[in-house]
Amino acid sequence: MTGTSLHHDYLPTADLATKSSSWWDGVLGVVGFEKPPSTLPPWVPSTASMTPALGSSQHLCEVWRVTGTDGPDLRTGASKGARVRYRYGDELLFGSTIIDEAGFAGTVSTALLRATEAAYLEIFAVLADMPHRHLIRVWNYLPEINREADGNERYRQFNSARQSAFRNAGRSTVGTVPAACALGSPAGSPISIYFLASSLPATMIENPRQTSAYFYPPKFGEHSPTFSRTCMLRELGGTNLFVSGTASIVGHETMHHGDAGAQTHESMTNINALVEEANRLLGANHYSLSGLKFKVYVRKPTDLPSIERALTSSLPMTTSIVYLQADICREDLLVEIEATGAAQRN
Ligand code: 3EB
Repeated sequence: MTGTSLHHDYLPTADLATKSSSWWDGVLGVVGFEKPPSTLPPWVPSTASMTPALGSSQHLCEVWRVTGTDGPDLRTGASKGARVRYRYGDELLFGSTIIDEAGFAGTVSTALLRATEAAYLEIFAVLADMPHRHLIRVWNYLPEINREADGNERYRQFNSARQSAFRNAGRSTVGTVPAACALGSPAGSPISIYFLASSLPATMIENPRQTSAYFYPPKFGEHSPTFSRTCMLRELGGTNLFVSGTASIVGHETMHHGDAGAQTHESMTNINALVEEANRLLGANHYSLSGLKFKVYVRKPTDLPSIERALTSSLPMTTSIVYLQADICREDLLVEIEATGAAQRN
């Protein structure tokens, strides 16, 4: 165990104004949902998923913060192309980029391909200069993810560009790839990508109930998605389990078409399988569903009550859950859930 602890919190945005300067010293980055939170210290990277929050999640934002060895001594930087802003200590680096596709010339589809490649190229360039070469978690948001453009769904175009960026950077496209999510934001939004990287070795975990996404058959796109189901940083204190966006998929097929509640249950069964897999690898029950924080992406706001019911029935009342409206990367998926967790002390 290192001397650094990572804290991941969904906090009322209004509370940011009340935080002490020593608290801010440990903040790696802040993520707003519909838009970046305003009035942060200028050295703190601030971004947004560009996806509207639902219900009581509307006043929240996401904060990544470290305490311990890395806590008081963070540094800030920007990539050479200035697209990526980042903040880091010895063990962790948080970075974010917001890219407007309109700035990339070409046809409708090549603009998305080029923007995605440019974003990842710049992310990998940052990591190549830093001790944080392990990409552990990436959040990807692109406008109109399900729209067909030039005969190919935009999510599939994104997958092609992401996979080629990994390959061009000399990185593996299977196995050691980061945990991730990829969601759709409203038309006209910029592409938003943020990430965590680490100097500590990462353990990637696949779900025994699901085909690894990087081995999906070609019917889901010419180039498979480049992500692992879960990333565990065994040596990091605090939040150290990162469960990717998880949906109602068994094997590689979507389950429970049209039933948001049943899709929620299936997603939670998948998350539970990943938690059990983490515990099995550790040889100890360090993680549990009730110890996780959740971010739930809801395609249709009218499904929120049934999703909320299906989710909260099996979780403690105090569980931290954020609900966002976003398009999921398969047209038949109504909900996707990501989770983060800390190992329980025992
Ligand atoms: C799935 O399991 C659902 O393309 O980065 C989940 C997590 C999903 C990450 C990604 C996509 C991604 O295929 C979708």
